[in-house]
Amino acid sequence: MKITDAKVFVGGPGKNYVTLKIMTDQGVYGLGDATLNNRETLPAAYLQDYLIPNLIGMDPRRSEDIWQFFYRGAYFRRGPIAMAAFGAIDMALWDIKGKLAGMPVYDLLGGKSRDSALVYAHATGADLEDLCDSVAKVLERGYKAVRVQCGIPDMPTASYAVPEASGTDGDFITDFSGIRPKIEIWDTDRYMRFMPQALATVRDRFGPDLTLLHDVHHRLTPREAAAFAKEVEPVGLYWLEDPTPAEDQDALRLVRQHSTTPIAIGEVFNSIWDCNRLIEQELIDFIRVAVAYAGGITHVRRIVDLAGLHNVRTGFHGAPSHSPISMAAQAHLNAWAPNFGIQEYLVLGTPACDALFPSGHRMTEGQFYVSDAPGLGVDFDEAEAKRYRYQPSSHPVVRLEDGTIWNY
Ligand code: KDG
Ligand code: MG
Repeated sequence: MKITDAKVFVGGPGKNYVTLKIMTDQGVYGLGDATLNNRETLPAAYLQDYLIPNLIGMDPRRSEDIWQFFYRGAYFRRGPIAMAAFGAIDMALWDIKGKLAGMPVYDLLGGKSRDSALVYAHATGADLEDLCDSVAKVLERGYKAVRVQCGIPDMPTASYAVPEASGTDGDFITDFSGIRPKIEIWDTDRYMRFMPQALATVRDRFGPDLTLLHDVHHRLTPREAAAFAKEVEPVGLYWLEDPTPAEDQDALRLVRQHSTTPIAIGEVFNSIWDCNRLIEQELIDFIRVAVAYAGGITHVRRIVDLAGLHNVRTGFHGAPSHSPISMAAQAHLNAWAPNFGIQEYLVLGTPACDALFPSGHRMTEGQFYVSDAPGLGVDFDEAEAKRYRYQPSSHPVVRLEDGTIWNY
């Protein structure tokens, strides 16, 4: 069996999804997602210029060997661009494998460990009342778990993932449009004074059964993060996400020593080498890698297995930049992983997205039900894809009030 061709498409409704389609001499094709948010053309070029010419003629069933060939063969290992490109190939090969076997990918991984997977949505408000309205709307839609982000009084600009003005509904999505980044101004003291009370108010208002999460988005130093995690302990968060930028894997030790608030980290990691110490030293509770830019199913499965040895559960990244293809790949891992925790889920469900990526996956009452179709269980409509083209976009850049650059 041989790979005969592969094509890359960039575009989608409101997002630059990077979709890889691998064709074979047996008529079976596989789909992968190489979307690296706001840098989408780069994994697309890596695939087109370097990987696809090598892929043609390879046996698609040998997904492990193909993964190793590209990873070790690159010489300059890792990095989000390469790992997103390898990840898309890997997803597509698992899709082909499943279609050949007539089995959903979860069965190839070892079968289902659960019938459905708990997901969380986002609630966001320009102020606390606005946030509570947003939480209520998310709950009305059946979700049982919600990540809450809130505007900070007197903060010079809206901070991470919150609207400028109140009245925006619960589906607020950060505007990344344009090649020049928007500038956010950040003040840690205002955040530290306000956010613990805001979280406590949400807990009081919605009761103990709500699964509540919060994302600090890399803004604190280890000492500040330790103080924050300790202060919010009574709120009973399901997790506190990215309290510090985690390139410094030892930074989390201070947080751990001072607090029992569960910590989730890893959405910017792209390999097991970015999180092996965090996992082995049990400095985190949830690993947040994304199948899209952590090397696909083959590599993320290794991370999940390592995590399982150390009581670390999964909480895969599921921001709207992930296409339904990588969300499907994650859904199969979620169905199988013995150490599954929760899944961030925002992507499927818009008519335009469903038209581009038809699938039998479904979400109801805050639970994700993986499709039983062979392979990944999601398709790609090439005619529909012609409606979209690449639109430049950028993450905001954060400065302190004196102008110093900070972490987005
Ligand atoms: O590309 C950046 C986003 O994916 C990120 O800001 C979203 O932090 C995020 C989250 O937890 O979804
Ligand atoms: Mg996050």
